[in-house]
Amino acid sequence: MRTQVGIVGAGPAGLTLAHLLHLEGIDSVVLEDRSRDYVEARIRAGVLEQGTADLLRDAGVGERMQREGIVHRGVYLQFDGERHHLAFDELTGKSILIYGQTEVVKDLIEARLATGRPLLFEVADVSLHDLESERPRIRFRHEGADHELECDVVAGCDGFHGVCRPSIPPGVLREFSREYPYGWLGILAEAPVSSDELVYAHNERGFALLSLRTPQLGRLYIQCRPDEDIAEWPDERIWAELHARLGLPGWTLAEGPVLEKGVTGMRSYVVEPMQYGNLFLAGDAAHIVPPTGAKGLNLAIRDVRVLAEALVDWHRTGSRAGLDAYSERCLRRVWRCEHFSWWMTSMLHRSPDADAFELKLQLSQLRYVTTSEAARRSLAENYVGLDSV
Ligand code: FAS
Ligand code: PHB
Repeated sequence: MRTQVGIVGAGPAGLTLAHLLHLEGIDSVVLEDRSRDYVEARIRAGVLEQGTADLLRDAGVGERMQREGIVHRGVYLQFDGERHHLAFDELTGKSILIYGQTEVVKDLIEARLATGRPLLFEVADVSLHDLESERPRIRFRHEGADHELECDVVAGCDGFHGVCRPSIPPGVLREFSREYPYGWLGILAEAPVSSDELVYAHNERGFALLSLRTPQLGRLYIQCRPDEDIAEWPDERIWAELHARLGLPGWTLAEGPVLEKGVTGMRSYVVEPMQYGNLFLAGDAAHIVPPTGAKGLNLAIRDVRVLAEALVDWHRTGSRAGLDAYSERCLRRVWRCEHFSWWMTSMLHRSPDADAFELKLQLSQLRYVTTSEAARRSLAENYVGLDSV
């Protein structure tokens, strides 16, 4: 088998890259180790930056997103018994779009299959070879047969636990990471959503987030121990904690059947550089952010926008300048999002060893970002996505 771009991973990064390249006449093969059903059902991100929504729309895969996505003008920050609205549209001229990652992935898979170009699910034993050569190769098993795919370049879009990053020889990469002493317990609940926009709540019991997928489908989270056993959290206990952390006088949190629940650990992680020879890492394969800033999915899409532009330039002009600068160009935005996600997380979560001093600092910071025009604008421009980085 032979292709111009071998793409490992059919998540948002891999699928978006394949589509952007197809629009420019560049061939690719997408290899995914899970089934289509599994990939489409995996509940993850919920917030699209306007830049992400614009890219998907301009690439011709945004029709359902525009029909079903919900525009939000801002978010609420809640602390000390008060709920404050930050109007992103007034502060930045931009809004955000509520449209689940599951739906983005479904739309991208549909678009890929419509092209008739290869998207192979349930591949196994993926391995990368000759990454420093002009003909890197990907070996894999599919439908009981061994295959070898010869490429011009390989895009590692296989997430944090994939095989591409570990295929880079020892000593090449520098890793930067931080594990947080807490995680998120998330539920998907069939209940009318009790707020017109997202609520990020700081509370002495721990952080809570009210989000949604549709007006009748809530997506809610509570801070928990990173090793929390979900079996110890019957629905009643989860709702009680959500009421305790999000409740305000005169406001009611509507409950409903819990359709899904799970615990996600939290880390910050970056690997530098994001490329080696003719392997280019994109999305979670190269970096992870705590979900508090709603950056993970959006950062993955930004990486592949940069990579697609560089590949198209190389394809058209033979110049590798864009490819050589790929990592440096992506890392500027990666680190900006890493800092913002760490900052939002540190401001809103209660560390197990937090003392009274830390609580006072958090409350002061929250009061500042909800009262100062400059501080509100800074949070808003990071949340909706900075164009300048
Ligand atoms: P992905 O992990 O989405 O996709 C990688 C793909 O590669 C997967 O389909 C995987 O099956 C496949 N793969 C892995 N190994 C392979 C191999 N050896 N061969 C072939 N294929 C392989 N972000 C937010 O913005 N907001 C959130 O609320 C949020 N919640 C999250 C909750 C969880 C539990 C997780 C894990 C992440 C969450 N994220 C969130 C971040 C998430 O949205 C990622 O940033 C986003 O999925 C990144 O997309 P990709 O880089 O495409 O990686
Ligand atoms: C979600 O809806 O899943 C979501 C929204 C905002 C976040 C994290 C997750 O910061």
